[in-house]
Amino acid sequence: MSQTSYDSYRESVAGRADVEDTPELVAYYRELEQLKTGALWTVANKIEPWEPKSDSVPVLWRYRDLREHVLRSVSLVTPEKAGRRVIYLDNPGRRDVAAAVGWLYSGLQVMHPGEAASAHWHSSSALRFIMEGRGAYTIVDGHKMTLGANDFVLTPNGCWHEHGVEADGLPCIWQDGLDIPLVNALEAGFYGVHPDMHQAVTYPVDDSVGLWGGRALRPHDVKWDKPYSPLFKYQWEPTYEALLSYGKVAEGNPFDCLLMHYTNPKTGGHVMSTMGASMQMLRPGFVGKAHRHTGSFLYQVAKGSGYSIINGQRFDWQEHDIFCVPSWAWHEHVNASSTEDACLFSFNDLPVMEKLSLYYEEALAENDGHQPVISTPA
Ligand code: GTQ
Repeated sequence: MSQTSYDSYRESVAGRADVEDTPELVAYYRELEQLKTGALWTVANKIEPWEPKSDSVPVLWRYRDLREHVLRSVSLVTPEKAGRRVIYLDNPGRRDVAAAVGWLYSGLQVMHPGEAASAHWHSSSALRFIMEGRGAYTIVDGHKMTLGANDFVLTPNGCWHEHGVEADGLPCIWQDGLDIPLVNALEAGFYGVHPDMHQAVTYPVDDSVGLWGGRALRPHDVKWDKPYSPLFKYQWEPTYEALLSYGKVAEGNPFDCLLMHYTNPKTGGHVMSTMGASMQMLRPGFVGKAHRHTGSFLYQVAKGSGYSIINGQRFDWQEHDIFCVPSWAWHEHVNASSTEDACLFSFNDLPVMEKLSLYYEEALAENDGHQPVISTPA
């Protein structure tokens, strides 16, 4: 069926619930309610939408607005008291589940030199993208990692983890990304506190990078059968180099330009079971076309500046800004500079969408593939 005839078919509401209330029916519905039941035709159109309708709204969180507030929390609470000193991103459409978009949580965590947050584990998976500072580290199941700007780090579900900043470092801020809302929706949230508050570091520092960070090479003698990547840290420099190398031999695509996925070096698949992550480079002057797909996405600007149009709203972004693209929202990205590349880090729930066969995608056919801009938020 063509898009036009499909639209008119929809408008005719053929085959959809269309029952008008009568006093008799309303009385009947009340009786059903007493029995903890309901008539499907009263909710069918809502619970079976024609297409995904996200409750999340597109949001841009500007770092220049947030940074000062994040730093202020340092003088107000300690990591010991707060557990994790984090300002979370609260999507106005998802306040009930504390999600930044869809079923994904995100927050900005801040630590000062000499501070340490105690070890815990949970059944949610976590990731971090380092924004600023020096001397940050995280320990995951005894593997200690040093963290630099634009490094991407994993804390897969079930692993003990803790964070800190070395005494001779600088105040550090990073973005946390977790699947907390998803795990809660699935009613599978567990949480445990380490009996000793901190773990022993039982491997050489940054060993996962030494073992598994060799690009297309993998170590002969090391076994790995966990359902997540054995490489816990993806450093910025090799990531940026990979994008540059990719751009030398390929055009990229009309929506995302040069898009690369962080992968599990053992399988080539997503880094964790529930969340995937990517880095993309928009070439100088790149003007992307609009598409939409299922899956929720949180972007962080790793480099450069530009704008994205999301469901007709234009969001101008610069380095460290974070924005979300809800499931099935039209979106297109533009690099505002004609001389500098722009890089966008993003994480998503694609592993879930793909495993459940729920990934759908389409390009905007009209208007040469660009959305009319309806508004630009202040
Ligand atoms: O660092 O383990 O932003 O458990 C929220 C929940 C960070 C963490 C968050 C968490 C963490």
